[in-house]
Amino acid sequence: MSHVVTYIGLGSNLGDSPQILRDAIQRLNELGQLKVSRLYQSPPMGPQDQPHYYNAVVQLTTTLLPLDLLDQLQKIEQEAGRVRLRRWGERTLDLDLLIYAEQDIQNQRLTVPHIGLLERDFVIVPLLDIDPDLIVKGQKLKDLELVKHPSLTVVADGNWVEK
Ligand code: A4P
Ligand code: MG
Repeated sequence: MSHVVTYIGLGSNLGDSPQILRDAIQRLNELGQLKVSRLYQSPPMGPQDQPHYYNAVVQLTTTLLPLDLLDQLQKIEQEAGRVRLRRWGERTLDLDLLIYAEQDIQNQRLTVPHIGLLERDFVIVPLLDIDPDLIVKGQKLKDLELVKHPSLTVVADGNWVEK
């Protein structure tokens, strides 16, 4: 079994979001080796009549295959009592598989790298916490324009979660 480096985006804007993200990270910790970004708050992308989001990213080094990893992510979302009311709308927990090694994946259940990755500062800025030299789709993330004027704020540094 070979280990692969993956990145997972976490978002929540319903319920006790920081605690929901901490609990999710405890569960992700069972799937492999973790590195965790800082914790951020960001204004909603999509409908504006919803609360701000809490966002973070983890790097997970795992032996799980992509679809098995997706199954686990969806299980953790369900355990968090996930509610999702509308597209780009409020939810208790969203776990997105952002990156799976260097792989390009296109199938019925998965698009990896995640489709909106390069347009979302609430994904890119926490990714850069973990790997400042990360390249996605040939693009050095730290050189992206939206990194210079991010709309998100740091609410906790590296030590916000116990693994
Ligand atoms: N799927 C395909 N590719 C992937 C992937 N790479 N990772 C499929 C995870 N799932 C993937 O997921 C629907 C289906 O996508 C899954 O069944 C899986 O097979 P979903 O979580 O129900 O919906 P979604 O794709 O997350 O869609 P939605 O509602 O369009 O939301 P987004 O695009 O994830 O955005 N604003 C801020 N500031 N911060 C946020 O975190 N999040 C959203 C949600 C909106 N605005 C936000 C934030
Ligand atoms: Mg999702």
